[in-house]
Amino acid sequence: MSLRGKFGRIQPAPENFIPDALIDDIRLNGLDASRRRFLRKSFAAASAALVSGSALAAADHPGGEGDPAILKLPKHSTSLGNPVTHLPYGQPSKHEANLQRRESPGLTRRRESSIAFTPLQGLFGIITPSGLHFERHHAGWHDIDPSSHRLMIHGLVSTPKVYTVGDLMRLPSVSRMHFIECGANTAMDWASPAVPSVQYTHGMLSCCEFTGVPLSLLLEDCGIDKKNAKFILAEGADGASLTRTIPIERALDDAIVAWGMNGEMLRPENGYPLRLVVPGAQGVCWVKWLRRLDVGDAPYATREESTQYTDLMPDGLSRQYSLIQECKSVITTPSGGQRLMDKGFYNITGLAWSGRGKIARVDVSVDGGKQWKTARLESPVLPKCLTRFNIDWVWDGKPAILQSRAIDETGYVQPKMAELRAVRGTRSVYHNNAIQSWRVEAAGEVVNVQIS
Ligand SMILES: Nc1nc2c(c(=O)[nH]1)N[C@H]1C(S)=C(S)[C@@H](COP(=O)(O)O)O[C@H]1N2
Ligand SMILES: [Mo]
Repeated sequence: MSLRGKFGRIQPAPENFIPDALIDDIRLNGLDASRRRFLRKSFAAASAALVSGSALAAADHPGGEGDPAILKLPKHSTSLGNPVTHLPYGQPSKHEANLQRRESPGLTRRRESSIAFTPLQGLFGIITPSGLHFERHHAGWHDIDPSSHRLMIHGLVSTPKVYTVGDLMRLPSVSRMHFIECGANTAMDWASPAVPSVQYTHGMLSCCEFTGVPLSLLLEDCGIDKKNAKFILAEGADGASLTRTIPIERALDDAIVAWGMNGEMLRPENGYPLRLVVPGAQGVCWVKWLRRLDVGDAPYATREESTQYTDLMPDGLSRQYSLIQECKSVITTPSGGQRLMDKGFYNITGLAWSGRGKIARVDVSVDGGKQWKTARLESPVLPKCLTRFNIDWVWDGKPAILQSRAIDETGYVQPKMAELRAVRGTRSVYHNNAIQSWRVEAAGEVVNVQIS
């Protein structure tokens, strides 16, 4: 590239004014006052137009010594790095080792039942990295050999069929982003705040891009009896033989028999090689290690819909077959267990979702629900998918109570805890979608609180 600029003569590159020995010296020992002086003289001798470098300007800041982290070249800037990583499959930075799925100390870890929560407080945007997707197993997980795995579709169909994974992957596929939330998410907080952080209050929630064949296409392929088919039983290939009834409208709408998650095959713990994706429905319907779909004309009343995942109502009767996860939101930063180091500007950020469609609006309050301001929804805003919201906040250093309230495209407004209790009573375990409150103490600590 020509250096013949507006000065009408060839301008040497600025570093040509600096002796190589000094460059090496600065690389090794950083930029102290005398080296800085020399540099200034060298640059001045050239042309003012060539003097750039905000680091120098910052170093000149009156009274400031300058930040050594920017003034002193670190070792990695003066030495060769590694060739391509030796890992065939990349890993996060060692400095991010704290970002982990975690098990709640209050819950057991057994082959019969185990849960690991997604660290929502540490994630950006809306996609959950595959290795941080929450886990919920009723009888443990297996790494199933895809070549011996099969999916059978039978019942009210003209041609019952058995598919290999290869058969399915030859069919036309779709890729869609959806959240999955366990019906037991936020269950521990029904009565009073029980767990300290958003990882444990809301971390049975993840959101990924799922790839697979629309279930409607498979049902057509088997010749579904449209007149009589009303429900489908989905069964998993784990020791739990986990089974759930799916209404036919859901099955024919947007359900997917998925093999892909975030651009690669499902992880074993999330159902490899096949899982049912039922957008908007509670997690238990998303049967992992899917092996059987029975098309029927009545609900099946399996264990997971008669003794589990039911809601004991105030009148003493149990609500069965709760399917859709209602509109809900949570502030992920600042959130329980975090600490604000100083008053001043903060970006309040969080997630909102609805099993009924898109998020229409999220309001945020910093005074425990007296006043609300509308947050920014970040794109994309997709149906039955997490939506990221952000709002500016200047903390005055006084105690504050942070809340978010989501509204979905049906007009449904996320309820306060008291509003939810008025309908649901106090004996529920599942399906708590109440507004979450985080109290910021004067010292900056953020704690899980409940206000009516
Ligand atoms: N076969 C099978 N499918 C299953 C389960 C299971 O234990 N076995 N757990 C269910 C429950 S209760 C939930 S919340 C989700 C959890 O999915 P994940 O482990 O991928 O997060 O899977 C559902 N599908
Ligand atoms: Mo679940």
